Amino acid sequence: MSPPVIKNYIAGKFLSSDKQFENTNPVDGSLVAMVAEADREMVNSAVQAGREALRGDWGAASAEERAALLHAVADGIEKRFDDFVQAEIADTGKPVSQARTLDIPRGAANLRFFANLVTSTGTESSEMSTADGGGALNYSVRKPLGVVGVISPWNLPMLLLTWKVAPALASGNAVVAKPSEETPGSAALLAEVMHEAGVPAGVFNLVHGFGPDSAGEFLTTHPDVDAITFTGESATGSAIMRAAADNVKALSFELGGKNAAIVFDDADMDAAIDGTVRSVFSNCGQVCLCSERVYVHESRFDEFVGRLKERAENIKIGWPQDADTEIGPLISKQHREKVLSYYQLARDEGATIETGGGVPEFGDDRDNGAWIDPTILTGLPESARCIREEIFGPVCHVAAFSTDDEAVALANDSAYGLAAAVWTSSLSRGHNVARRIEAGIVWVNTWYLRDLRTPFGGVKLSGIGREGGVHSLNFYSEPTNICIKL
Ligand code: NAD
Ligand code: 6OD
Repeated sequence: MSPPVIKNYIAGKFLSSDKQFENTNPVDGSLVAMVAEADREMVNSAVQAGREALRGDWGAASAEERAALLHAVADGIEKRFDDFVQAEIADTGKPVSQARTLDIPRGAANLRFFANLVTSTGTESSEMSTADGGGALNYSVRKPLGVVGVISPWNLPMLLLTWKVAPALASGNAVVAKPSEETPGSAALLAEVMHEAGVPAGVFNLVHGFGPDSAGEFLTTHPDVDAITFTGESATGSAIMRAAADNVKALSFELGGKNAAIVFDDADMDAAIDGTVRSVFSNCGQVCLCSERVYVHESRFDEFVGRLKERAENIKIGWPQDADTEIGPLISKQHREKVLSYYQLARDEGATIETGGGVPEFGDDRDNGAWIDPTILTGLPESARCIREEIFGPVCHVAAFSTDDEAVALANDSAYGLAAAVWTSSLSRGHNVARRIEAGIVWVNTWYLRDLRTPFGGVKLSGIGREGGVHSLNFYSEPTNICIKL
């Protein structure tokens, strides 16, 4: 039997193409589907379809009408919840418990959140007095940017795609989305749900493919795309910035991280260990917010490393469909080669491998997959590449510090600045340290706790701009100020 073909969705039509690539399951290397790659002409048609939609009814739709459609799409996701969960698992191998509680619910929640936000958020106004003794009233109205290119990665495919698509559509734009070549499945289902929900043709378009010389590049260099919103590696962000420069496109970038966790001597150690196990190993370490550098007060260092090691060795690595599986494989064998090269580099740089450092053996089909050991390193100098470069796997390095100032300096000694976690029982210490950390998001006594109204994004190599709540509306719409002389 030939494998299913995942199609592009352009101008309301599901389109295949002659050029196709394989979509494989990292659990056992099996073929999930063939994916129809969009060529330059197809990307062009998608952009044109978006432009047409903006000229038509979509361009005239009210915020309430757009919000109603987004709620209908969320309903559609919830109706096909299990299909989405299975598509996400087939592409990534992530545990069913995570797909059911995080990835897919957040997909629907993103749509509902921005539908509600756009119908409940006002705009600014400023009254002024004028030299003639009268006055004037300024107020702003929001207008969509136009055609927005959304480029997303493979680690949280549905969550991160909808995190951008929802505010873009809520704000009245047309979207051309390109999911990662590794994870086209849930995006293709989203296109089906958009179609079934009655989203007008051209408002949401989906193109599949890679980055350079493929759909990603065709989209970022397209002269009629008004903005690019991108989540992915920092190096890809630079390439997209260069590609988008000629047309001076608006850009929003959520990029890589090399996030620090700081555990103070007064921390609730049970909570700090639980939180660090989550922040290092969740999604097999493939969350941009994961802690890869853990700094622990010297008085608790040995205790912390011993307990973290014990927990890491007891993480349930298993089949994604098993309810008690905690972590699955990496996204691909290619990514595993990269992570394993860092495990080797850590040895070469003089690390002690406290646990892990290799590949688990199962004696079944999983030996053809992309599985890897949860790994804890100690003993590296701060100059080591393993401390400075994002690895994006289930691995952290743990080092000791002695003073609060030293902890802050260590956390900030990075080219990245996405997120940090601080563990302390003193709220004032937590606040003061968080305030000094160079990162877009700092969690105190928790990790990856999300309120969708809050600003989300990074500093330094970790990104440009903030999304979330009104910050998203500010990116996905242009305010026009209207000044009325009274
Ligand atoms: P990636 O940069 O390799 O790919 C991301 C997307 O960009 C994919 O769709 C890919 O096809 C596309 N792409 C690649 N090269 C391109 C080019 N030249 N032009 C246009 N598109 C191109 O990232 P990835 O490996 O899929 O994801 C992992 C990375 O994403 C990690 O660095 C991680 O930290 C980062 N990430 C950041 C956040 C955040 O919110 N800051 C969230 C998730 C992931
Ligand atoms: O939760 C979110 O909104 C978000 N953007 C998460 C990013 C996770 C990175 O892997």
